[in-house]
Amino acid sequence: MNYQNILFDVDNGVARLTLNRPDKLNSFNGAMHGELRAALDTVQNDKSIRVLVISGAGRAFCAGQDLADPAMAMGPMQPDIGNVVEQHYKPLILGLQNLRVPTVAMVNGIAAGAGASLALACDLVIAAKSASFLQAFSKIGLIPDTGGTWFLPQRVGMARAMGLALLADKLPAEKAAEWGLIWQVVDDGELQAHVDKLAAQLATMPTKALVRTRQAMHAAPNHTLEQQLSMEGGFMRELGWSPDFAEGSAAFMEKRAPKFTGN
Ligand code: T3D
Repeated sequence: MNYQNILFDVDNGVARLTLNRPDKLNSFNGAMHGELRAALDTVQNDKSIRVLVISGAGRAFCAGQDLADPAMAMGPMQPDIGNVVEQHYKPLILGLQNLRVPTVAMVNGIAAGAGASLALACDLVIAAKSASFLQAFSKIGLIPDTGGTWFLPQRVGMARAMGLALLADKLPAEKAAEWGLIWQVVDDGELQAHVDKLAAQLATMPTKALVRTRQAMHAAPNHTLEQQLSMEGGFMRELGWSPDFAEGSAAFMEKRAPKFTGN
């Protein structure tokens, strides 16, 4: 596909997806959503890919929905933005949650609105020290969508989630890490190298086990302990028959580094 709104490349098992509308702070428009779908399909189908890294071009990660996009434009007909959520944002987040590889958000600058939710939908969020997270929605009369109302209270607890969502104050990256919203903060100048190293590491790990871990973690809040133990048992049974488990356990016994294939 000839991408106009994102950059996408694959190298050594690492897929890099960069939101690429820097003059509009990488806000989402309809065309970008189409390209995101195509890129996620590629990641899902190309078995050489072992990890996906999402970032933004220029000074921002993503400013959420492009408020000038015709789908949002106020005219004689009120826009049905619920429809935009159903058509674009819901499949985007579910696509990430169901992806067959781990995902990393490299938050290089502000992540606002659905842009913040996009970052939070990734398995690991690494932010530059100068980055921030903004639940911009209440400023324009909307609610945190794109999974915001799901991710926020789970990560930071109800009190902080409510404060962030209702007041829409910018949360600096360091505080986001302190609160448990994201995994790590690194100096701006070190972000790219740090994430490259992390992605290279993830690309050599047992992919299926990482993804089953994500699924089990996300299922837990809706399960009883007994249901969760059963889910863990099912995943352990499946992984116990996997080539990567055979390799991992053999490598341990033979005191050598494992060579996982993602199978
Ligand atoms: O469609 C649906 O289904 C609804 C879904 C909604 C999901 C959502 O994401 S709703 C939330 C939408 N996002 C926002 O409300 C954030 C709007 N942006 C901002 O509040 C600020 O831009 C930032 C705090 C993110 C950054 O501020 P600052 O001062 O660093 O930059 P700026 O000057 O405001 O923005 C730079 C340019 O980007 C500017 O364009 P210009 O004037 O230079 O031509 C600005 O208009 C543009 N821009 C920034 N965000 C958006 C945007 N253009 C369109 N849509 C944006 N969201």
